[in-house]
Amino acid sequence: MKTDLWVTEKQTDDVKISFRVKEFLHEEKTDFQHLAVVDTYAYGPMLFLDNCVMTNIKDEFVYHEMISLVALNTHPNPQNVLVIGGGDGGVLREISKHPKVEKATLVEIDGQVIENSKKYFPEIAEGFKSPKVKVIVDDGIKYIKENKNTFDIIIIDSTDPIGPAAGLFSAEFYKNVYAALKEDGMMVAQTESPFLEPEIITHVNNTLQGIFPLVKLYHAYIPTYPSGMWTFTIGSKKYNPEQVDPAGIPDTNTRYYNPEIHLASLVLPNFVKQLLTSKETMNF
Ligand code: SPD
Repeated sequence: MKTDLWVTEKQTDDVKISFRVKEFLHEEKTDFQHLAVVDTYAYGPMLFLDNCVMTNIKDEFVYHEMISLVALNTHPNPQNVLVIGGGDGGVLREISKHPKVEKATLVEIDGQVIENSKKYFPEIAEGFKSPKVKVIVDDGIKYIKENKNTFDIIIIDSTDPIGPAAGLFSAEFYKNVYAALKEDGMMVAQTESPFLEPEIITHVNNTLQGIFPLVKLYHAYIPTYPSGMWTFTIGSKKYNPEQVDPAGIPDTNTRYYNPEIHLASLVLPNFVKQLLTSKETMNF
């Protein structure tokens, strides 16, 4: 018989999403955040950080493919990739499959995210096994300041802009990301929901517009994230993700991403386009 226990993410003051619990697998307070692993009937094992859904076995492929492959397949030679955050290993899995990637460095502030992901989410943490991968448990904000003109691509797979991730949405951080990229480098960050956090999208867009010559927003559909519609923002020194040759995109055995989705994800609904014309920024 199914339990009637539910785990709930409060997405805003007015919106919550609940999942029926099969089993509570793990809970701890790490040095940085509250971490929980809960097996659910609808989505299988789910990772929660500070009570927000980070990933789950059923829909994780959408987020991990989309945050990784739009930039990787735009840059003609993405040999050296840095991931900030991403301690579950899903982004590493996607980038280590890419034939042009030679080196992938992951800098995650919370080692417990890595350890619990290896234990409870082996399908997602698969990327940690690749010989291309180097893992550093440290503060990404500090690491980025210490590395200049080094990376082809930087992927910011952060939690929501509260707690340890707030600094990953600041102008100072993005300026350091720009400096850590090579002269034709690109960055991509997860930038939340246009329905529930439109101000974050506007803030990141306006901040990156002041730093990078080219800024592009794209979107994907992730059922377990607030509102389901999720965005990513690219800051690029040279290459435009709208100008890829679909025939040149390698097949990396994806389940969501393909050359048509690459281009379609950059086509924005009008209400999202309007977020990019507002002049507001926020303080992080
Ligand atoms: N509200 C959810 C935002 C989570 C973004 N990062 C998820 C990490 C998955 N690798």
